[in-house]
Amino acid sequence: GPRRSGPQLYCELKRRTRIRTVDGTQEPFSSLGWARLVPPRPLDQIQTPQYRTCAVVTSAGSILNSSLGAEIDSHDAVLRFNSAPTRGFERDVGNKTTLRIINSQIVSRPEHQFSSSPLYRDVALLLWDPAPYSANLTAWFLKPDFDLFSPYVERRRLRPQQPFYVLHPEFIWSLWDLIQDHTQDQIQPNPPSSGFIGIVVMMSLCRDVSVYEFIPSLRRTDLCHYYERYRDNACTLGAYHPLLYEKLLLQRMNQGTPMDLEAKGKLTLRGLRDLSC
Ligand code: NCC
Repeated sequence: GPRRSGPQLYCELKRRTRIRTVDGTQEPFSSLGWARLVPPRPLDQIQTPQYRTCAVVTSAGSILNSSLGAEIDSHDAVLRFNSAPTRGFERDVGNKTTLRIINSQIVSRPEHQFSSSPLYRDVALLLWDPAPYSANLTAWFLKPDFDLFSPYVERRRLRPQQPFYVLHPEFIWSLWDLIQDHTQDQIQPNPPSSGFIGIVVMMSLCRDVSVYEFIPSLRRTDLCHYYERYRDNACTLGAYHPLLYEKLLLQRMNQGTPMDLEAKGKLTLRGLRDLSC
């Protein structure tokens, strides 16, 4: 696609993406009574007035030995991903968690112990699953990538007070369209990573967003996650997800300094709400 400048990209993002969750107004979810199952408050009103500063902490191995924990925790809200822990890593990643984005493997694969693990308690949860592009919701419901629907329903019944949302596939694919439209290459037809999805969600919920180790700092490493020994540079560059293109796009929107990027792996992004386009 055509190469746009930072300010144009912000306006594109604002115009083309609206956070959307499965709200029970569409089939098959309406017949299944989801309108009463989902949280009564829409995700974009989860915090009023909106969060001022937010941190997004990716799970990359390069955050090890960063000593970024205190800086991360100084934000009003902190977003983390999947099964990324804080315990034992506080110095580098902090210990505050306000929201967690989880993919459908987390709720369906037994090793994650979704129903009993404290990682998924006392935080707002945003769950997503890679539905096929423009598949209808019934086809997705019958054949999700990993079964997310029964664990979601069970959890809503057990913990109705916990803010817990399923991201709408159209929201996920609108992000893919946006990445493709601003990239010269043909990107793989797979959804964006949880990281990219989470950053856009936080740009909608917060006035300012600090993202840590999405673009790797000088600590860059092939260590996949800070909490595991597994090494694979596809974790950072992408294989299934169009991760490299997600990163190149957001780097063009960075409002922070090259210093912050190199030393902290920190991108500074503006929230979308107050943007005048
Ligand atoms: O690894 P994952 O992602 O949980 O990481 C969360 C987000 O952090 C960013 N990241 C991570 C590692 C790294 N070296 N560099 C990074 O930039 C990415 O933006 C990433 O999205 C996912 O996106 O949901 C993903 O989930 C894992 C896995 O399912 C979960 O961790 C649960 O075990 C996927 N791995 C596998 O399926 C094997 C991964 O592809 C994407």
